[in-house]
Amino acid sequence: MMEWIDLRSDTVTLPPEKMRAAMAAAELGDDVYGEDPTINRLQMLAAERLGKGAALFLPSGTMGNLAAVLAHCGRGDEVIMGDCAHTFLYEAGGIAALGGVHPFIIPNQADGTLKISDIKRAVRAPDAHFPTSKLLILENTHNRCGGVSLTRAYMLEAARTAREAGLAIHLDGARIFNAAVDQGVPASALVDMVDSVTFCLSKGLCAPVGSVLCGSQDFIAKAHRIRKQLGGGMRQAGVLAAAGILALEEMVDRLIEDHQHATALAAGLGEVPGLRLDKGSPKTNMVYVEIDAGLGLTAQECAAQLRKEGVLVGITGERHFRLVSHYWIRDEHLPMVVNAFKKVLST
Ligand code: TLP
Repeated sequence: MMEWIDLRSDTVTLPPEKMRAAMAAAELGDDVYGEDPTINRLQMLAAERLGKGAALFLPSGTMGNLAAVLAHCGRGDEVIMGDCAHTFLYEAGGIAALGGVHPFIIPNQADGTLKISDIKRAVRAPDAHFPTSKLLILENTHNRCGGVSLTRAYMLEAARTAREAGLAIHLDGARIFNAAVDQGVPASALVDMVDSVTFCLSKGLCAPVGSVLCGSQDFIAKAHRIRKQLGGGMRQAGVLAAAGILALEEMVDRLIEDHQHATALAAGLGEVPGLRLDKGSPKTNMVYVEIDAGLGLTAQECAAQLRKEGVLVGITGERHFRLVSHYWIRDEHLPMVVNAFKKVLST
């Protein structure tokens, strides 16, 4: 069987052996009764790591963001977020479909930020014609903006702006630990200014399933009920939480290796004729590249050829790819990926 070099996402990571062992040994109970000791331990650990009052384990980042928006907003309320936000692009419109929540979209800057002046302009005046502005969503690291991490200084400024306008702030921190490791700061220093934050265990941290929503105790009590409404109340899910605990305790610091691999991969890919790094790439564990229009090759065709070489990449546009490094990408894979691109683009 071919061993794939799978760079489509860090979501493809399988749990390492020691994680499987922790899962097998997990102490379990019924979490809908609040009786799963492993889930309770994960939630306490997550709240502590992010410096929040409480935390809630959920099946996915999408459900975490949705539960957060539903806890902050009612029907007809409005959420301000970027045009490249995951919640806007890739969450199936859940906030509108299930919550009647209206998105107000402003442009993301190349560095993943939203202009402070754009946030201010997006806030609605109190007028019966308008939706009610309730929430600002930020994303860190910012996936579609290249995996860039937003600084504490920016987060503070954006949060202050939102708060002055009476808005709450939710952070889609699916990869907040990548941002923290990138900047050499604790994750709590990137989230103390927001009201709620979702982070994912099943991306670079290698857990097979799960995300955690953190916030104040009152907020999490509300989100807990919403999780039940969404069908996300799980039973002996401590088997998953055990993976999450190991992820938080042992997989965070090593994320720096993924960032180093992305940098090395980008250096190699930047030398491949016909291939260009997207502006600003690489950042944290992501490399975004574009193939020259002159080659007359679509990303679909190119990805199909790369697959024959054992390399899987994510297609993000007509001629664009995203490559994401993660636990299972090793040093020796990097030249193999560069060579596969060279071969495919030269034929
Ligand atoms: N992102 C996935 C795809 O959905 C694009 C990926 O491969 O990167 N927030 C951010 C910033 C994300 O990148 C993702 C997943 C989520 C939320 C949703 O997490 P899940 O997949 O657990 O629902």
